[in-house]
Amino acid sequence: MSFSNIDATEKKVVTIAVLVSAGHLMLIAYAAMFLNISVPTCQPNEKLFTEPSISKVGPLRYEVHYVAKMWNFLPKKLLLPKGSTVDFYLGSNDVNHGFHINGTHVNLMAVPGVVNKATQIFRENGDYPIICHEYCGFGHQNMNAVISVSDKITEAVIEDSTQANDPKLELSASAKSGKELFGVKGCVACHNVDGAAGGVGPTFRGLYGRSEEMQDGLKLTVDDAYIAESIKEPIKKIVKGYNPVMPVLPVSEDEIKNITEYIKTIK
Ligand code: HEC
Ligand SMILES: [Cu+2]
Repeated sequence: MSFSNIDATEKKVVTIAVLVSAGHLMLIAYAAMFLNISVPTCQPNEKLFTEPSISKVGPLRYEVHYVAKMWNFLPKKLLLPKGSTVDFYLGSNDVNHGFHINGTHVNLMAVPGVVNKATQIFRENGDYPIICHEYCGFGHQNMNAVISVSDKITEAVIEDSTQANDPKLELSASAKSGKELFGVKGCVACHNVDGAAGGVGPTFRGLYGRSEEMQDGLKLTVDDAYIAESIKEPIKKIVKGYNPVMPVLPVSEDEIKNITEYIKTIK
């Protein structure tokens, strides 16, 4: 059987179907090659990761692993040479988060147990903020990161501002992690470290070893056990002059230890 002995009407239908399909494929190719629109793909088989990382896979081409977690994106700051093409791999360490890179088409969901991917070319200099557009809990509004693109940058690099705030201070690994948790877990929303008055919660400056009075008149000295209790059961002892508004946050024993180590360094 050859194409010539098919019924004329059927031939017409087959020809139209082929042309329409070819048209669609050409539109997709056009969008991908000339309009710079990439179709985000879901790749549940991609190897899961919990730490941010970057690798160079070609000239001006990078793979960056982003981690979304309560309440932060890591890497917090990414520097890119102008003209870079980046494959974004996105995972979540806890709940669903949104991942939108302002000024681009990249708009993904960070879903625990799944790696999502999108590709973007950065043709213009500038700062591209990343925001979470999926309400993910108490510190949702603190979730942000930024990609800085410049023709002055020659090689992509992760510049993580959560760890580079205070270069003068040499922190132990544990205190360093505690410092990151202070931001990531949202403590920063109510506690400050510079001693300023008027915060929702007491300042962490000079907290360790401080003598305090509770609402019920109890006097105590802040130590490891009290800090751990304050985090695990905020309602149990209320510091005099403050409201009982501190939520119970998902903080593990190890994380509490690290936060305590960090608090000890804020004198
Ligand atoms: C919604 C605001 C809020 C958040 C978020 C918050 N706290 Fe608090 N925190 C408070 C308030 C208010 C108090 C004082 C009242 C009390 O004792 O519960 C307090 C008290 C404390 C105390 C005792 C302070 C003192 O002077 O005795 C510690 C320690 C503490 N918080 C640690 C944390 C840590 C660690 C986090 C992050 C994991 C955190 N808090 C997140 C509001 C908050
Ligand atoms: Cu979020």
